[in-house]
Amino acid sequence: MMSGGDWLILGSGALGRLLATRLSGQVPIALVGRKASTQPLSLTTPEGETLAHKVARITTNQAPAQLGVIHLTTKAYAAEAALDELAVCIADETPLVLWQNGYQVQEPLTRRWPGPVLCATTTEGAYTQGDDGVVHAGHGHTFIGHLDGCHQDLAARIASRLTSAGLSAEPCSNIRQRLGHKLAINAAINPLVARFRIRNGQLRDRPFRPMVDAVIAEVTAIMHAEGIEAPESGWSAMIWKVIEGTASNRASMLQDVLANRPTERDAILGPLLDAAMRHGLDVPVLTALYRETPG
Ligand code: KPL
Repeated sequence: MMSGGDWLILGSGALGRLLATRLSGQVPIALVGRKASTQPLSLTTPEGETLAHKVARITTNQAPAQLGVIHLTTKAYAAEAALDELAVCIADETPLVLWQNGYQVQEPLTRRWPGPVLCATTTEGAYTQGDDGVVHAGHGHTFIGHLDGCHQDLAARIASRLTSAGLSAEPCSNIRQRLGHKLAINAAINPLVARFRIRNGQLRDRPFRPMVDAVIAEVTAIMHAEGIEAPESGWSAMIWKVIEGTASNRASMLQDVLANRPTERDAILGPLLDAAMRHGLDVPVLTALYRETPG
């Protein structure tokens, strides 16, 4: 039975399962998915060990009213509907952590959810395996913070729990900047690899390399206009480093395309195109990429 301090993970994709399996035994948790299940979840670690974890797997209407934290781990396009369905069952002021890629839901949910809303951005690599498994493909790092820089204590408490569970995390007073960095990475990699059905590392080769550079040039101009501080190494070096580090990955958008699922095109390219329009920037490469990427 869950009690008031429990964590609810809403969304049973790769990230939801990763959080659920890593956190099980550390904090009372439940994973909300489309179907309830009594099957344990299996976690395959980056070190190659596979372990079964007994996790409460419930549906929205089984969620208890009093919760410590909700981790929203659905894809960006499904986030608001999933939360609205849950909202009728739970206390208004429950803290929320948003784990979505892009920058589509962070601002509106921060403004409309009655409780504190933190945003998380992570480089943990994970993919689902069957109905009950998750492969933690590579260790990463997670930043957590409020868009306005407040609720640092809450962010620190959650980050510390995640770190104890083997998911290295830290509170962040400028999460908008971190989200901007991840958005730039996803914009430069995901639509191109999804369109050409290639692994991330193939972007280093012709004819793709100049396409990535062209996206980076437009994204850099948008980030500058938005006042998002560049990473220490610069935009281009940061993005090429991620391409190098994830060379053998099939990016999430490619996995969505291959599985005939909707993609996060609108969450990733939409906010960049909106920002370009607001600042009167001409972005032909991003505009064409948006048109050519399945939604
Ligand atoms: O975040 C990713 C994704 O696949 O969505 C990258 C960093 C591109 C790794 O594949």
